[in-house]
Amino acid sequence: MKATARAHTNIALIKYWGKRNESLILPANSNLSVTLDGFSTETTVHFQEDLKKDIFLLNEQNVEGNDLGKVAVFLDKVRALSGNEIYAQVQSVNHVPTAAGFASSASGLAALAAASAKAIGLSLDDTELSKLARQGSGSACRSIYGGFVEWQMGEREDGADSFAVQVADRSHWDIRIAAVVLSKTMKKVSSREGMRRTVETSPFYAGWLEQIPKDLQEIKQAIADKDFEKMGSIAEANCLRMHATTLGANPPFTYWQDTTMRVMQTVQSLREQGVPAFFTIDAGPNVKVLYLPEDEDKVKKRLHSIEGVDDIIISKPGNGISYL
Ligand code: 2P0
Repeated sequence: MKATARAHTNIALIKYWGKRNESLILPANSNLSVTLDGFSTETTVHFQEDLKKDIFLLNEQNVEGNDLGKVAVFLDKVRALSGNEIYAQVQSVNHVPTAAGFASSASGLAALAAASAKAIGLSLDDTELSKLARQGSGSACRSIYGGFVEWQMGEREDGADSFAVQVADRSHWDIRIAAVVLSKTMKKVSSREGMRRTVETSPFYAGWLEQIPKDLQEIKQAIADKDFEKMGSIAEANCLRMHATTLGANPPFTYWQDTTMRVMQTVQSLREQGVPAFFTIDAGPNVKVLYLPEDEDKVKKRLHSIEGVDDIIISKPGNGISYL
C-alpha cells in the first residue's frame, strides 16, 4: 500500500479567484494555467495498519499543526472513497531551485492525490483524479495535466462537473516562464482568506467575473494560434483585474511590494523596446514573466538588474502527473 507520484506546479494565465462552495472547493469562475517544469513535488504515501494517526514529513522534517491537518483532512477523503480506514505516512519533497517562498499547494496536493489514490488501491482516471486533487487545493486540479490546462468550473453543486482538462500539450508551444525571486517578502494574506474577503466585500468582484468568459475564449484561441502577444496581453490584463479586486475589499489589501512594481514596469519597458514579454502575479509578491525562447538573454539581463531581485528561475511548459 505504497506509491510515489510527482507533480509540477502551474501558473494561472486566467486566474482562479473566489469560490462558490468552500468545502468542496468549487470556483466562481473557470480558469486556465500552464504547468511549469521548473517546480515539482515528489510524494510517497505509505498506508500502514500499525499507525495510530497520519504522519507527514516535508523535506525530511516532521510536520504538525495546520499543515498536517490539511494532509489528514485530504486523506480522510481518500479513505472515504476507498472504504478503508487506514492511516498513512506521507513523505514529500519540494524541488524548488532556491528556498524562495515558491512552495506550492498545486504541486503538493496534486502529488498527494495521485500517490494516495494509487497506494490505497483506487484506480482513478485523470478526470476523477483532477476532482480529487481539487478538493485538496483548487489549483491542484490543473496540475494533473501538462501543458496548457483549463479548470472548467462546472454547474453542479456536488462538484461532479468541476475538473481540469488539457487544452494543449506541452509540445504544442515552446514558451518560457521566468519566476522572479524577490530578496525579501512580507507576510501575506493567504489566498484562501484573500479570495473569501474579496468575494464577500469587494464591489469590483462582479466586474472580475463579468470579463472571464471573454478572456477564456480569447486566450484559448491565442494558444491554438500560438499568438504570443495576444496570449500575453490577455494574461497580464486578467492578472491586473484580479489584483484590482483586492484593493476594493474591506479591509483593502494588496499582494504587491515595491519590487513587484519594479518588475512590472521593467516588463512594460521591455515591450516598449520591442521584446514581447508579459507578467502575471499570484496571491503573493513574486512575479512570473512570459517570453519567447529567442528573447531569453535580453529578458534575463533586464530582470537581474532590478533592485530587490535575488534570482530568476526559468521554466518551460511541464508534464502532468507521473508515478515513480
Ligand atoms: C490561481 N491562485 O489560479 C490563483 C491565482 C492564487 C491566485 O489558485 O483555497 O492554493 O486551496 O483552493 O489553489 C491559489 O489558491 O487555493 C490560487 P485553495 P489555492 O492559481
